[in-house]
Amino acid sequence: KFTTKLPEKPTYISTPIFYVNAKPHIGHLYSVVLADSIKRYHELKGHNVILSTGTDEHGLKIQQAASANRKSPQEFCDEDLFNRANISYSKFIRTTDERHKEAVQVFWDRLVAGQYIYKDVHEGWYSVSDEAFYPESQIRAFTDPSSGENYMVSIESEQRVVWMKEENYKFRLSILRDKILQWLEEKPSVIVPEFRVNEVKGWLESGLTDLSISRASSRVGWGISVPGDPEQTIYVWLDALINYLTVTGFPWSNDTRDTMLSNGWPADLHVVGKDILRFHALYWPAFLIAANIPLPRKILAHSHWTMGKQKMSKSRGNVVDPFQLLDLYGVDAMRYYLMRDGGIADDGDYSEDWIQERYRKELAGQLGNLLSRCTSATVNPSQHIPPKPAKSTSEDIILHQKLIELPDLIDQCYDEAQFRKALDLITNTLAEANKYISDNQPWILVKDPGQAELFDEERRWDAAKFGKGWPDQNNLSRHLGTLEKVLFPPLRK
Ligand code: ME8
Repeated sequence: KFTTKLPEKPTYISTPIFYVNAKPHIGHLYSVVLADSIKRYHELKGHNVILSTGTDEHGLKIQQAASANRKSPQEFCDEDLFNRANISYSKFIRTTDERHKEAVQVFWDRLVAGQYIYKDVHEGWYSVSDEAFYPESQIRAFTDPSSGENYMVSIESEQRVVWMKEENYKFRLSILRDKILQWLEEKPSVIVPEFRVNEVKGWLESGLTDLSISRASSRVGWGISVPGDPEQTIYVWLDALINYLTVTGFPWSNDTRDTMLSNGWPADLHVVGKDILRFHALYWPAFLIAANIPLPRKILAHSHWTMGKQKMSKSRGNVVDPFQLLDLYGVDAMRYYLMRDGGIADDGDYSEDWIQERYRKELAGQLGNLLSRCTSATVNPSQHIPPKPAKSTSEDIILHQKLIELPDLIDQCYDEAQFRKALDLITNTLAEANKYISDNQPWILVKDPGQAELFDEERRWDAAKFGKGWPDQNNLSRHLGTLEKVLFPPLRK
């Protein structure tokens, strides 16, 4: 039908949902700032964007943390951190939400209807910390250096594994191997950075075994029951991944392609840490194929923050408290540092010295300095945005041309997830603009009586161009000058 209008598909970006078994740390903040930065970028382009985040509140790990603390684990709340860090999320989901439970059970029923689920006795090495079974080939013996205790650990995550045997429901993951491979072949840029695709293909080539997707409720009661079998609790990772559908209103009221699209699905981008790529690039597409739901359009797997080159993690205890840093350096400076020095392809090593370095040299030294130089009353007594000069020198033209080209270069960086490079380009341009100001010394130019006429002309040009749009044009420095002081006050330490 020619008259059918395509539904507007909002751009849908998600973060992982975070376990609530310990206080949030800077790695969590990183995933979310990254997603928020991409969201704001799309908004600048005029897109309608959904950003979802939330908390993963089920599973054995959370259950154990809750009983150890004798309280509900919901008290460790990432939402406070994200609000403090000015994250502009549009949906905050908790897996304990009633509507999520409904979505998970409907999804389960679809897997049953497609004959992807069967019951079997499952035994193997299980890591509570990773909430995953590992095959024999992926574990090794380990001796705890402090206690001398011997036990087995996962080679990949280095987390302790224990032998577990019980009757579970299993998902026919093995038969979906070729379909996942085909998806990766057809959409080579679905996983960013690109080299991670080979990692995923490597996992596929070593073969896929069926996946245990439930746990005995007597052992893991902290979760959503299998529909029609309360003796079994749905595996926390199946439950958690479905959050991405729950936030789009799944099960969609009338299950048509239009409702799905207008609610945001398929996701345009899942931002995840590299530690959970297996779940997002193998299990999630497999579950979706089985449930006959379109696959996400992109998965960005970022690297980790390390400290002294060791992964920063709750279980290792080498974590940095993000609240303290936000108080000390301010929200924007911390967000800037995370985007500037955080790793996409390679890990980023955390250093407070570098927060200070970036703050002093780039934020206060370049951006703040340029802002005050352009807006201060001594340099800009008319307090107007000057018009394009009638005559330009070759330096004017070069800098102006660079400014014109910058947005396209930044677009390219955002397309390729090269955020560090984008910020490099911006700071380099700020440095050039500062140099241009030092070279031209407007504080001397302004005293030249020949300039007075020019300022009058500026006023007329401003009024015509901006009308009432620009906030109080007659008082640039009041607005921007104070903004600069609020943004980048001198560091206390
Ligand atoms: O994995 N550096 O939750 P989680 C950078 N609930 N990012 C880090 C990091 C570090 N050192 N440590 C953690 C889970 N992260 C699941 C996800 S999604 C359906 C379920 C980031 O609380 C990284 O993105 O253990 C990681 O994947 C995320 O925090 C969640 O950590």
